[in-house]
Amino acid sequence: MPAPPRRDGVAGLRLPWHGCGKDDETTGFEQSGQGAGGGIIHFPCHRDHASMDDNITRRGGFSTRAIHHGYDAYAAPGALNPPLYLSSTYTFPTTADGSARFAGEQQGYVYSRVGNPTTGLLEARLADLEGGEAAVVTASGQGATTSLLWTLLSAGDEVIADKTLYGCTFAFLNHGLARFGVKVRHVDLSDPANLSAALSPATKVVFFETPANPNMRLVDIAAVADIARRHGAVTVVDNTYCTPYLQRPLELGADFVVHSATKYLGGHGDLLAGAIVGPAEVLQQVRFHGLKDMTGAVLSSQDAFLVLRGLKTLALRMDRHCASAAQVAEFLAGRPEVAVVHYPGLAGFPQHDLARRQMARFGGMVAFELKGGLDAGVRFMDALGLFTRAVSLGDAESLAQHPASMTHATYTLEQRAEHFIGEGLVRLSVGLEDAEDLLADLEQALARV
Ligand code: 3LM
Repeated sequence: MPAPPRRDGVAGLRLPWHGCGKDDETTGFEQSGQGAGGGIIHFPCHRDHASMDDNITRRGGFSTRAIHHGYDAYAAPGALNPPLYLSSTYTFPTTADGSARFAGEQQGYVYSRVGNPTTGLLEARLADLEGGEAAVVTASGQGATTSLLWTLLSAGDEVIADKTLYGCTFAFLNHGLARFGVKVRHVDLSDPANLSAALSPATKVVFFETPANPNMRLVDIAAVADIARRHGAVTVVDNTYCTPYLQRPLELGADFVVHSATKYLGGHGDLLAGAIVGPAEVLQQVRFHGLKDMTGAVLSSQDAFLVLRGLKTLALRMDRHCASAAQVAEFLAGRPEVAVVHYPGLAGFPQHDLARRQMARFGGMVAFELKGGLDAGVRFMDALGLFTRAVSLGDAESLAQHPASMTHATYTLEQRAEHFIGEGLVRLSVGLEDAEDLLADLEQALARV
């Protein structure tokens, strides 16, 4: 891991909130600002916790950690589920204590824009699942990307991003950061050699999604991160499509992961949330600079609670999404009306070998083009019955949308062509319904194109 980029104004920040000791009788919880995540909750409890803590902190399997990491359900008052803290602000026993917390000299919470015990538990859990040192959660996936990049980049720096990105990420880079003196270059990172050729002394960040939204192009995380690191740039991977259950970019050498937790992590289409995972020191800068001062995209503790609930079933849900999406992809690939199916699990997918190397399974997203192009795609979408016409992804409900007119309408027609986003592309988020019902719906819709 290269030294994280440091900006004078950021690295020099005094952190008004940081980790604290154990079983604090005054505040009622323990908050760890170091290591994984931003807060581990322990209620004051007079019993001996040694053996219980050992149980909690040992690393179990993915689902065990998604359900238990960072929370001691036996600690008083013994609630099975973690408490939901609905408090915007926190008390200071004395003025001196308050001053000391602002100066970063005393442990304890100050204000929920920089830390809340419920969001802190979610941060600890996500950091653990992604294999990162720390996490910061945000009000949306967009809040995660913007809070991180506002922290890492300054005027004069360059970000190299893949050609295909979620529409609002593309808009943030090109209509946002670029207006403030950051140079944005789009490079086809599906061939890592293109990165070597494009890097310049100003390149500070390399950013990509894999699989990319919406066309499912893959990027070799290990190869790209290695090239970026040797150049002194950091790699940011948007892991929304996979979740850490299917792909862990940090273990492959990436420096940061961002998520739209609105999608599979939450899993039920009832919230917006985001997350950043990476080195603790830089994430402290993100918390106290990019998030606190620049975006203010703070996750509410109620939504953090719901994401924690969603995480408990993440592995189960992802297995089902993957199994059904594989069936959908095979079905579509065998239909005469379909020109091409983009799904990494298909043997004929151009980057199938890479998918097998870096993904545990192939995900719940499928994209395809009909031979009849855009008109046929519109007829197909309008004929769907069980698949619901809606943007977003990762919900229990199967969703269908048209990227060119919906999620990727932030690109111009010319930009979409240049960035491999077909006008006739249809994107499916394969949900948790019975696969045979989904196939029947696709079949009747195809009959009407
Ligand atoms: C969508 N995507 O339908 P939020 N990164 C990726 C994403 O897919 C998204 C974000 C970040 C969609 C949302 S489009 C109007 C609806 C790979 C979101 C941003 O801010 O939580 O929406 O995440 O593709």
